[in-house]
Amino acid sequence: MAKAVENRGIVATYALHEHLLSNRASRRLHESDPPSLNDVQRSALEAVDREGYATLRFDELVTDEALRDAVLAQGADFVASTEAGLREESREDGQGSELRRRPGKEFLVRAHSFDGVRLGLDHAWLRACLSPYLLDVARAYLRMWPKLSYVDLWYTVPQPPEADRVASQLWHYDFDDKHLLKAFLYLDDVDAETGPFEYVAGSQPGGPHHDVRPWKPMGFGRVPEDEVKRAVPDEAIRTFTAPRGTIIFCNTSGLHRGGFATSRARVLATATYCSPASLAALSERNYDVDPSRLSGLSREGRYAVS
Ligand SMILES: O=C(O)CCC(=O)C(=O)O
Repeated sequence: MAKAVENRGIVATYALHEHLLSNRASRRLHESDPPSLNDVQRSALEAVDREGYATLRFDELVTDEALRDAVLAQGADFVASTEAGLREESREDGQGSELRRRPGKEFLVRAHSFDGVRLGLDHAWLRACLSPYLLDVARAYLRMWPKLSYVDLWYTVPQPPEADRVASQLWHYDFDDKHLLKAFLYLDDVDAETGPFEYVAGSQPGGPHHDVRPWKPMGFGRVPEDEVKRAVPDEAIRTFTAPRGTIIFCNTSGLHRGGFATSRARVLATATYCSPASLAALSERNYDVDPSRLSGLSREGRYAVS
């Protein structure tokens, strides 16, 4: 009973921020200063508008080589420390591991998780997420100044092929916002056995397959596989096997799943852009910023981390 009342309160707060408060202000900011996109960004925007996702090469999107190299180096450091932690766990039977995993999602090791890490622009992936290369795509797609609610690197540990899919390995939609754009940057090649991200093209709000499970705040997002198979043609299910250096933008308020790696680990950098309403009502940011480490950041970049 108390939980139901609390949920109704959260949903009402979201609606208030979506229609009257935060998102209205953020849409005004966008309208007064829309980004000017280059051809690569524009085609990504058109694809996400049409299909709910876009895939592109990181080096086409981020033309700053030093920034790209810094992100790749950060990914390599994360892999090295994760693999050292996994080796330690296997020696010590899991005791004393520093690896960040969440209950129910033990297959996923995260660089930051929700530990309230303090970040600045010396964090290469954060710097990329707040650069015009990525942030302009997010604000153009959301038609408002977005908030950056989540920044992380993921190492998906392979598991036996006969294991059952759990958590985000199952079809679901994210229930914390309909104005969502996630970025997944593959830091290694991803094939069918490396837990590719999958998406039902057109399941984003306004898309032809959105009615399989229309988005609602705080909705229970899981959808059984047979229901997805019945409701959408096979061609609508996109499986993102792709080489290292591929970036996927996706509105994950549509149907998606991934991370069922069976042969090799999947390594990626990920970020979530959402509307201010979501952060006010439904989402928690997974990091904090150190203002002294943000010098040179644009106005929209500061807004995204505030
Ligand atoms: O790991 C994946 O590919 C799925 C990720 C996911 O479900 C999410 O970020 O919402």
